[in-house]
Amino acid sequence: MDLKLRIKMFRDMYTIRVFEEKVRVLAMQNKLPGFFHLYVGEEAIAVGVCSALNKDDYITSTHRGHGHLIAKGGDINKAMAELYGKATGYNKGKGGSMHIAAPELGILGTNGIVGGGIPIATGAALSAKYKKDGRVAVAFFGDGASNQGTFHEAINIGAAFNLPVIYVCENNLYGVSTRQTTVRKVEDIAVRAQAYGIPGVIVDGTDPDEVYKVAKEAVDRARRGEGPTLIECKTYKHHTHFVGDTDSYMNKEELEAWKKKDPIAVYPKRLIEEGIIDEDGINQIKKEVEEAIEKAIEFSENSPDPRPESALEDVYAD
Ligand SMILES: Cc1ncc(C[n+]2csc(CCOP(=O)(O)OP(=O)(O)O)c2C)c(N)n1
Ligand SMILES: [Mg+2]
Repeated sequence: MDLKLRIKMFRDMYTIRVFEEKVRVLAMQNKLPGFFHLYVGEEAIAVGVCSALNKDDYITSTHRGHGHLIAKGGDINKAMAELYGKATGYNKGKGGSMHIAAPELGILGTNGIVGGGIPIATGAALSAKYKKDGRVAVAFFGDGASNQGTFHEAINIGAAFNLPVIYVCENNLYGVSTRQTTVRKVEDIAVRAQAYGIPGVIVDGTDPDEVYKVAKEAVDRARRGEGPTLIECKTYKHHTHFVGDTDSYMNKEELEAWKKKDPIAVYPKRLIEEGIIDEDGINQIKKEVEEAIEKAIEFSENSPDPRPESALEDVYAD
């Protein structure tokens, strides 16, 4: 695998981590309006998958979507400003955390509706097949979402029509406070692929190299016209469901065990051991990322609020 790409994967994962940890603090200080679901601990999935995509490929995301946006090449100034509800944000401050879209980067939106992005990605893939433009679409979604009708209906169509779509399930074991194996009979979500006649693959969602590898295979397969793959990424989130939520349902020992696999700690050690970068190089990346996030906060705080009249702009109705 390309060495520069692996270093970039660390940079992108670290960008997501610092962005999210700052969002947590800013939200707790009531500086940001709305609810925030953080991607801390899950960074290797968005980064591994998006590293296997082209700029014009599509992704759909979830309520936990800042990481997908950044991994797909989203601008952190515009992303942060959107969370601040400012006019300089990706969607002029009207989308917020759960409805950021950047179609110019193929980002068809984070999504407050659990399972809502899965049919959208399938539709995008149908359009790519129809237009023969070579694009693929990725749907990111949670383990909870895999119990929604949208998951089953969309995968059935994606499979039946051999669409260029990759279904990426981020199995972090919980949907809000519900341990998902108490509301699902099968242990692994990947086995559900069998019911639709497509490959189902399980991967360690804390390892960006592994995620990239399986994503690349699935993307190549989709581009060859051989249809979808369901990728189940085993992962864990380090914080509560949303910022400010109770942690009473979190299992402390389980969390500590998963933190030992934290990609932000493990991956740079691997890159150093393999002689791809040295400690100074890693520290330099960290410094640059931290400065860039501080600048994004400054940019957002100095940005204007949307004009009240703008509430009626960019609105469509049939
Ligand atoms: C259709 C729908 N039902 C319920 C909710 C409320 N809700 C928000 S997040 C969530 C849990 C989602 O769990 P999962 O898909 O595993 O994603 P995770 O939060 O673990 O990343 C629920 C039930 C919603 N937003 N949309
Ligand atoms: Mg979950």
